[in-house]
Amino acid sequence: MDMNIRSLWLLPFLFLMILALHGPIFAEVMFVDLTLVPPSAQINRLDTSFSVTVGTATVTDTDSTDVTGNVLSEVEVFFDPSHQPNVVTAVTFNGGRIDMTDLSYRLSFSFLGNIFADGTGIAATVFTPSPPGTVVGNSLELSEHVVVLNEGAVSAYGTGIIGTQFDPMSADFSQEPIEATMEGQGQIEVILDHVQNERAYYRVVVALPLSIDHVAYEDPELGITVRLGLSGTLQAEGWFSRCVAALCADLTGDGCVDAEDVRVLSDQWLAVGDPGDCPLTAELTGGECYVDLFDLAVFADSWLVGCPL
Ligand SMILES: [Ca+2]
Ligand SMILES: [Ca+2]
Repeated sequence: MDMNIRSLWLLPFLFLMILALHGPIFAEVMFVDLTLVPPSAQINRLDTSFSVTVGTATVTDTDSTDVTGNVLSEVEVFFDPSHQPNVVTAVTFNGGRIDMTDLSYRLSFSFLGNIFADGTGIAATVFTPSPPGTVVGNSLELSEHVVVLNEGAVSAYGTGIIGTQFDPMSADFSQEPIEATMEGQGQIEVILDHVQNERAYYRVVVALPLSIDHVAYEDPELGITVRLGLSGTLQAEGWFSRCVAALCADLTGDGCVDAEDVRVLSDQWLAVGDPGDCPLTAELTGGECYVDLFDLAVFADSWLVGCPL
């Protein structure tokens, strides 16, 4: 088991501090893998546009793309004593992968030619550059998060006087990612679904309305501007669970949370494991399989539960 000796000596002090603060509810940070729900007319089907301006003439074509994949997130939640999610205070997006179905556009400049463009293998990731992102009520500020198109490419070619300027032209997002900021507000909801045995299970729903207008290419001398547009709503759902029985913190299994259990927790302090099959018994909250201050706080909350007086 990994042990961080430098931080270990701090543990008793932290423990006493949390015990002293014992009483008020504390925020828990939950790791949630959010999966995009199947595309439908309103969600996870984005409108895209490819538009070329030459001089004063702008020609635009549109195509829709279905998005699938996931967004990794950390959600900070306060729970009340009946395990209801009282308030969500922060959310951080830190990865995952969103795949887009391929795109195709055709722009006609009449007798001056045509431009054809294809978007293939495009994938994106959602990030929070300065974590955590604030949440007020159920609303999150989209300006605190970015969508990065970091895989795939848009390539164009053409015919005629205008089209041959594009013969060929391509933007490879894996070489030059597009970082698109968002505006307005998204939604996040945490819902207590059910309590089973010692665990409460929660559903998280996130909706991110996107509106991206990106200048992909500009040649002021020739008066050419190429823009890519993307709009629509991403909706993703995920689950987390947390131990809600006081005896979750009984790591030795003798029915009492005492110094013996602190010893087990110290052995696992700052240890990391596979979240899919977490071997750490002291992983009491977070779902990220990492024993830290949040787990210690849950532990302190159960101090001396079940022990003889
Ligand atoms: Ca025990
Ligand atoms: Ca944890």
